[in-house]
Amino acid sequence: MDTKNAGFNTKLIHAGDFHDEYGSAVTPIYQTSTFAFKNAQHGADLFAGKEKGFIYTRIGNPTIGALENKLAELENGCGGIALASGMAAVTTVYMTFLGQGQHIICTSAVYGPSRAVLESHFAKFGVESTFVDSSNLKEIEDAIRPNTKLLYLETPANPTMALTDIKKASEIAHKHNIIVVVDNTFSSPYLQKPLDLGADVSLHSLTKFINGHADIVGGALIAKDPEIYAKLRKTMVYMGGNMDPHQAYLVIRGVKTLTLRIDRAQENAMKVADYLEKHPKVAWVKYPGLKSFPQYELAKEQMKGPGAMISFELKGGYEAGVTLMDNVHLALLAVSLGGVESLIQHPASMTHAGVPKEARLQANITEGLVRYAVGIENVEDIIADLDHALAKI
Ligand code: LCS
Repeated sequence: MDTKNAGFNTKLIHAGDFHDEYGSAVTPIYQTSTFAFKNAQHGADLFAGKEKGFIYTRIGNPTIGALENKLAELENGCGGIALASGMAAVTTVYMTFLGQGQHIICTSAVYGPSRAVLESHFAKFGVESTFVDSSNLKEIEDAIRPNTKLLYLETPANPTMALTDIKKASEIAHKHNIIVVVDNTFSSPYLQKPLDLGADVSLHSLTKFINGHADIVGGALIAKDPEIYAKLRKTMVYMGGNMDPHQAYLVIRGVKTLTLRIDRAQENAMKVADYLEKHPKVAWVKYPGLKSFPQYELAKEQMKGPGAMISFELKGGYEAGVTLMDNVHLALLAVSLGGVESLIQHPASMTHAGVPKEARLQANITEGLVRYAVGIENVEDIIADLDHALAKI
């Protein structure tokens, strides 16, 4: 079915999907590493790009292609690339747009490894990085150098929830021919469409809301422009960060319920954030749906909804955080997010432990910061669980 002009939910179900000669209701899994050519000429034509078809699964595969086409339609891109993990997507972006002596400007509070890999591996190859509070557009502008090639934004940022104005940041970058990539993992294509706001590439850890069931690791890139898409695809094929067909099948299955899951989790998150904000042991809560959120207006402007991620600081700091985490029973004490189950974690000792303390504090990742990924359980149970654990502090 042609879903180009269909609504978002219709795209979730049907975009990219195909049915085999048996009329299978869902896209089949092509669990094969390679594809036989009909004859020598066919093989040569496929390699020369004269004929469309499949050669080898690292280069392309029907099941993976179905997912890629679905994701591209969901974000209004020209093409999608599925990868083995979110980090494979991140490093594919860095490998594609950065080279020796070139410079990247990156949101300071990004997912820990997205920053750490620049400071370790890419620095080793002569890539220069500047980390800025990209919520403040002036910091972006001031960091631009003649050799700046890439602006890498994460909004909302993991774990501070700070937002960056994608439209305005893209306008600044494009004046200097700088490519703009947005990590859209926290919002998913349902709540935010970076390409429509001016970014060149939207990036996802599919592990999170898009797959939604905490049973695979995966990543994706969606490009607006065919030239950028072709460059990213070439890096993926050469570096080998490709997805596996079975993994793609699971993501195709999971993404179909994206809006149902997010609507429910978001409804819960709003109530949990309200509850936390009123709790005497909580110093502050960062949730884009709260009126107290510093960028409440920007959230309403560029996001369809505030999502299901909450960050909060306990008055008792690090110790209180440890007590809280050791006393929750419904929420799993686990990293990751975007699944149907509620998860709680402590960024300073877990997801962002790889970022030096000074840099963490500079990025507002305080020692007592707790991150809560709200699931789709009954909200009364989520709040009762937190209430019980907070009472132990
Ligand atoms: N981008 C964001 C915003 C993320 O949160 C993560 C993983 C990644 C990229 C990397 O994706 P992966 O390779 O894991 O699929 N975030 C995690 C987190 O907050 N806890 O554990 C993983």
